[in-house]
Amino acid sequence: MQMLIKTFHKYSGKEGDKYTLSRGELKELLLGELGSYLGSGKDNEGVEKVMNDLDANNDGEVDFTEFIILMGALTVACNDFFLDVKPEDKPKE
Ligand SMILES: [Ca+2]
Ligand SMILES: [Ca+2]
Repeated sequence: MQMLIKTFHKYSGKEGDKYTLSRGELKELLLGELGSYLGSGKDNEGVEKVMNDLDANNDGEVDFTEFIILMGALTVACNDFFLDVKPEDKPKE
């Protein structure tokens, strides 16, 4: 959690409102912190889509609450990915 807050503020303070990520800041964060996850790092459409999905209240900025939702979604996506790759490692019930 502390890590997420640090990461968020590292990018959110660059321009405009210190406590929200503009479209440009979000893009820098995604490419800087999650570039390997997202792949090429040149996927502008991907970033736009993430931004549109994230900006729940459509004010053109991603606040910390909206950012946390992204991190949750990515964690789920990663879990699904690893479960797909190694289904035998699923916890036994
Ligand atoms: Ca900002
Ligand atoms: Ca917003």
